[in-house]
Amino acid sequence: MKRIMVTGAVGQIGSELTLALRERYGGDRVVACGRKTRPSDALESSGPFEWADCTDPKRLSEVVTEYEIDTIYHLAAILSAVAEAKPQLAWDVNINGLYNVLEVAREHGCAVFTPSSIGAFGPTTPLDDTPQDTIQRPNTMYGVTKVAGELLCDYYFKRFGVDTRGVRFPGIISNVTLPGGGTTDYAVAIYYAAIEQGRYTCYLKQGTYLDMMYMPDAIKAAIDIMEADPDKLAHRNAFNVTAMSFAPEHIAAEIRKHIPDFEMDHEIDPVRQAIAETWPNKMDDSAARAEWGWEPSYDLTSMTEDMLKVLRSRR
Ligand code: AKB
Repeated sequence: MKRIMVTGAVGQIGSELTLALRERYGGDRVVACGRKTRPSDALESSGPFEWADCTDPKRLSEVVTEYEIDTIYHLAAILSAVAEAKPQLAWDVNINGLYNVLEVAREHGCAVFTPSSIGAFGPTTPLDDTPQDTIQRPNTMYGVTKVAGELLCDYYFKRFGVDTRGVRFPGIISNVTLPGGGTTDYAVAIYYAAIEQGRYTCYLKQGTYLDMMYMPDAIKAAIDIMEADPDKLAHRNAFNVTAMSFAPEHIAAEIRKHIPDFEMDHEIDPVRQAIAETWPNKMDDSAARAEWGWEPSYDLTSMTEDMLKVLRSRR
């Protein structure tokens, strides 16, 4: 039975993944770690919570020792748009933080899940049906840290036998905790705006296709890969995983099926538009499907139905 530590547990993915892990493995076996933001009541009442910053290796080691951790879900990271505004911070958190986690894992014999991202690709990557193994020359700090992170995880597996595993997440859409500072955040904000204002101003241009995924599928991916039979994993780290690919006008059209008067206009953010244009239109995730049975449950239609139902029920 696993004993798990989750870094970045108060963030967009962490806040929901931690609860799912607690449901699966038991509340007291999953330690949520945060750096600054107070945990929600649900997070605080369902299991242990510790303040631990991934840039502080001593603190990570203390938590791993105290709770006899054998698996680390390392979710603490700076997202793409913030990384472009604060590249030094992005390097520190995304690279030094990951290095600290891998070192603690090596010393204590832990397995490690680390999400990479569609941001690990760049302008010279084939943008359609982006293969699992392909050119990765990103031109953003986020991308640089994600590619380096993928390589570092591979290295720790090959050199030290640390059981590292991971996926390249697309934009994740959720209705619990808002994402902070990503390029794909519009696909979350648009649902809140549709419910609250009936209109949305999108910072990406029409025709900007990106891979996306609804949170329940992201949680499934993170759990399934860590439970996969290691003998079947030819790739281990950085599996392409996707559930849908769309451009802003497609999500707007889907919302209009439920809110016919919904309006969207565009005010382009040059930084996020430039980032999005270097990311895949649609990834090929056949390696994940073949090696550990990846299969998403939600598409744009079913996700939109669920997002609007959940957000409306909270009004
Ligand atoms: C971002 O937009 O930065 C993230 C990601 C796709 O990695 N959501």
